[in-house]
Amino acid sequence: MALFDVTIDATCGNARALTFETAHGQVHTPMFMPVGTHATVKGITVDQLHELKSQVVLANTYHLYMRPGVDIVEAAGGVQKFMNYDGPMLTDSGGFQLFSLDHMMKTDPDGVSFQARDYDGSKHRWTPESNMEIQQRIGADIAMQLDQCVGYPETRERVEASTKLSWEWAERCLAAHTREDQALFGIVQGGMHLDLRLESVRHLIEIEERSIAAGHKRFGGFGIGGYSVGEPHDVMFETLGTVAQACPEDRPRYLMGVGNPTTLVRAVREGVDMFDCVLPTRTGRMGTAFSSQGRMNLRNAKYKVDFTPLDHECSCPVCQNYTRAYLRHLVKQNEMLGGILLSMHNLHFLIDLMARARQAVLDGEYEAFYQEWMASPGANDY
Ligand code: PRF
Ligand code: ZN
Repeated sequence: MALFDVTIDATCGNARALTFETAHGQVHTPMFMPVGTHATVKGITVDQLHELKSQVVLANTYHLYMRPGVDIVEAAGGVQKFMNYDGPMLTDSGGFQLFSLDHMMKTDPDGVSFQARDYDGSKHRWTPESNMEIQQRIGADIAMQLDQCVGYPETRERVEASTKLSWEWAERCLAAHTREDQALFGIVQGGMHLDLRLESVRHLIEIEERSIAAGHKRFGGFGIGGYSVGEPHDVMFETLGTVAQACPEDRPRYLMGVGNPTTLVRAVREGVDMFDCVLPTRTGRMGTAFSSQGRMNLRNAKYKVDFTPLDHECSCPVCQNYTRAYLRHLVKQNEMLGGILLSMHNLHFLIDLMARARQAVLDGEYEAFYQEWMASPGANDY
């Protein structure tokens, strides 16, 4: 397979199982990507990531740009070499972080100016072109276009403006992106408005057609941004399926920043292939575990003398080796191993859920897998 070639291994209803090729190995979907914002999945070593069968690790352009800085990541030989990880990686463009971290930020048609208040207060300016240069120097296998994501609720006017700006920036990103061993994903925006979402997809496809006609690159895949920004849970599913299915069939579709187990199972059924979220590691550090029985708060006194595994149905290293009582003790004592072990279990939970979803698609049984998940105790636990 040539780099970034996509094989559709199977479909089942709208659910898909894809394989695509990166310079750091093949990727099989559906899949969940652990978040390693600062070039580290918090508390988890690279060996452990492999043990958890993690495929793609996500890092963030904004954070690496601020610290340690692009020069250092580039001098290390790229983000993979820097963090001693030899598997596929993806960088988010960082636009989303600027919008969500309350930066002193001003967007104009040409780019975005911001003050890094969560670092040293220094002032910066990004354009789609400079953001592409940064992501190409960081050197992950997949880069994301610079986009603008608005919150919820938001006026239609503002959603419209950000959607248009995002496709304009998509065109400039694609024109500026030249690195052959890196794929660039466009990002669909449009808030909760189906017409804006479909317009966004249509523009991305036209942009790509113009790029190909000019002898330039195509998009390696399609990010679906702008969901999970505060809207009620079911609102996303009013449009998600139509949006995902409007994206080209032969490219991966990546629902950005979504990591709730039930949402993943539902989104795969609508045609989504890739996910990332801080949820498994962040909630793990806070003492919460996903499980086949729903979420568990390990601070709860009921686990005090419970010498059984965290989740009886889980095959992860944590559930093979440690008891609920011990994990509760670690969490209560604020021992860092507690957060590490719960992060490992939670990552395994989502990675394995998506591996089972893939198998169900390959077996032509996704609907049964979906129904079984929705009827399980873990499903009602958003
Ligand atoms: N755009 C980018 N990254 C993102 C999002 C987005 O809309 C989201 C929205 N859930 C998460 N991460 N670039
Ligand atoms: Zn486990």
